[in-house]
Amino acid sequence: MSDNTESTTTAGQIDTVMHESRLFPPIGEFVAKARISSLDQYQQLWDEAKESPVDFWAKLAQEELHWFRPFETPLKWEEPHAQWFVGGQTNASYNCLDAHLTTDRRNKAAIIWEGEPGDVRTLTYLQLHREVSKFANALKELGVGKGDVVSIYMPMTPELAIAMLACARIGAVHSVIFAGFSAEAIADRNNDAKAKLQITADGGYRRGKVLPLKETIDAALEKSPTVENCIVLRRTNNNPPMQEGRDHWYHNLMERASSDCPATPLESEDSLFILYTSGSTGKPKGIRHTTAGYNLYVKKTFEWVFDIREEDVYWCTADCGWITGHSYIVYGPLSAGATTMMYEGAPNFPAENRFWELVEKHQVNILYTAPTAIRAFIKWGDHHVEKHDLSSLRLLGTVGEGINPEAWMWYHEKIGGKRCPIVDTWWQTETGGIMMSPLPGAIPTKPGSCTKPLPGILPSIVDEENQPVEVGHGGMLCISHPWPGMLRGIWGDEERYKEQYWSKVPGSYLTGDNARCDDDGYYWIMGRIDDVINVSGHRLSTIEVESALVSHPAVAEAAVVGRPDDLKGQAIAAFVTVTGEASEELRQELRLHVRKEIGALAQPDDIRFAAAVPKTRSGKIMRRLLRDIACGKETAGDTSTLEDYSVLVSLRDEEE
Ligand code: 7RM
Repeated sequence: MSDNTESTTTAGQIDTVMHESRLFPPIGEFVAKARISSLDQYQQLWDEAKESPVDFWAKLAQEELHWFRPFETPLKWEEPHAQWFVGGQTNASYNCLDAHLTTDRRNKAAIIWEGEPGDVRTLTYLQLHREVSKFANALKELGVGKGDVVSIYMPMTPELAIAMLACARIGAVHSVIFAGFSAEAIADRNNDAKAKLQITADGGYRRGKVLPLKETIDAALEKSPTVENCIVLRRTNNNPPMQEGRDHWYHNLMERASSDCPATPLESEDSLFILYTSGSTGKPKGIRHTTAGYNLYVKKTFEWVFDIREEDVYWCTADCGWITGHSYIVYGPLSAGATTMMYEGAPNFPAENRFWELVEKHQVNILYTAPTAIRAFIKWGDHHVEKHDLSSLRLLGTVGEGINPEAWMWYHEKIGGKRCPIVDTWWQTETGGIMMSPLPGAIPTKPGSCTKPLPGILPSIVDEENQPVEVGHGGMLCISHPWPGMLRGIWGDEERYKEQYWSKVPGSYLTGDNARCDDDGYYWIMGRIDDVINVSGHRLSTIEVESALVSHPAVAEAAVVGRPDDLKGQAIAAFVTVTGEASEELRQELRLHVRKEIGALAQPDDIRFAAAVPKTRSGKIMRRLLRDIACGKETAGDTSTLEDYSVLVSLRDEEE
């Protein structure tokens, strides 16, 4: 049982009830070859960066990016506005492509792609450069130029990456919208961004079916008056209607486009892209990232965290519609000259072993995926994994949510064969790239912890009075010095940018997450600030209760929220997906299990069995909606990011 149940809580601090003491030191083979190969070396680098973050990043920027014109001022910081590498000119498409053409990487695979039906294409750096250059010319032909916003709604095909890089090449600003969003959601985003051109496909494959993307776009464009032209990639041959004058086939434009398109020199702070993310209150916000700082940040963090080697096949299973796809499928890996793999379809098509088949077939060395996927694999059963030879893997990563220690152990044992380090990477759309993560050759890992900040990143944890919390206690996670990958604003909403990220804690970026730091300086993310549950004055984090539930063998997934309670202030409501049969006995057993694992205080008051928990389309549990259900309220706010609305309906109907 936890001793924290008896401790008195200081204002705004969050109690921890988790006892995770397993420690996994870096693995020998890793240490031998790693760029950063000891805790000391990491610490030295981190200390050096802390001493002078601006000099640290300035030196890296000079070394790592191509400069058409060198920068003069490494950082102009007028809170809350940062400008990095001012006066310099570079181009992200150049750094991802042209920079490699004069090296041995010229004919190296840049992208290995597999479609859901099993079709495979490989594009070398030279070939990718050619495709991007041609498509950039096609965009120009349709009147797209520097500063214009291009909306991209495409399946996970190489052309999605080509479209992004082509925009970057000519200084157009891309806004990628995940190819599962509705016409309404696309129109909202197109109008907010004043998109000038749309790129889409006739369709995409998902679970054996054709997603009629062009149909959705036709409906969206009826309500997107700023969009003048629409480019359509032929992928599924489902012959959508083409609107004369507005719609253009990708292949027709490419046929006549010249492959000569030098990258436009862009100012460091020219916008590279906007990416919409759902705010917890509803209206999606367009997170704006710029050219040089973002490019440097994703390149370096990719190299540090994944310790990439020239011969590696690296696979990030995210969709390019999310920041993870932008930073760690496209811009990070390609700037670093890596081979990045893309897969179009679902993890369970044609069967639940698809990922492992892909790993074996393409001899994937580094796999980066989400805890929600890992929990699904566990639920689907080990036999899907055991059929395959996964010995090519040498490093595993996770992103998107905290990983429950039991899921971490499964990933470590079943996928990593106990020989692969796991990098649990904490970051946000707003941060541009990874902020905290183990460096696999240097930092011993603890299941459930994202371990330590990367060099140049200075986190702090404060309570509601902005006072630093004691070691071991949870509070609001802030970043106290600007970093090159940080967001530069919310598109068209300066007030919201200031208010949301910079108003609460003076001088610091407010992440919106809670965290605690343990005696070894390891960080444990405790979930969103809004998700904290206050039971009798003890503030608890959802992930800890969820992890206790998931550690029971009958539980596949758990989502925990607070609901009002007359006596305790809040009571704990848990939504649980089980692997077998749900029963009253199991409910009792789970209550006792949590009590035994983390203490009486954290024992759920309600346990509801659910077929699935509602998630965002990128796989995060939507606790906001569950809160409403737990209190019996109507759901309010934006649900456009919700994966499966029927999950909500069935949860509502679910009776205890
Ligand atoms: C990359 C991404 C950001 C939010 C973030 C956290 C949560 C992400 C982790 C995590 C615990 C992690 N961008 N989150 N990674 N929580 N451990 N390793 O996911 O903008 O879509 O979401 O996701 O709450 O604030 S995001």
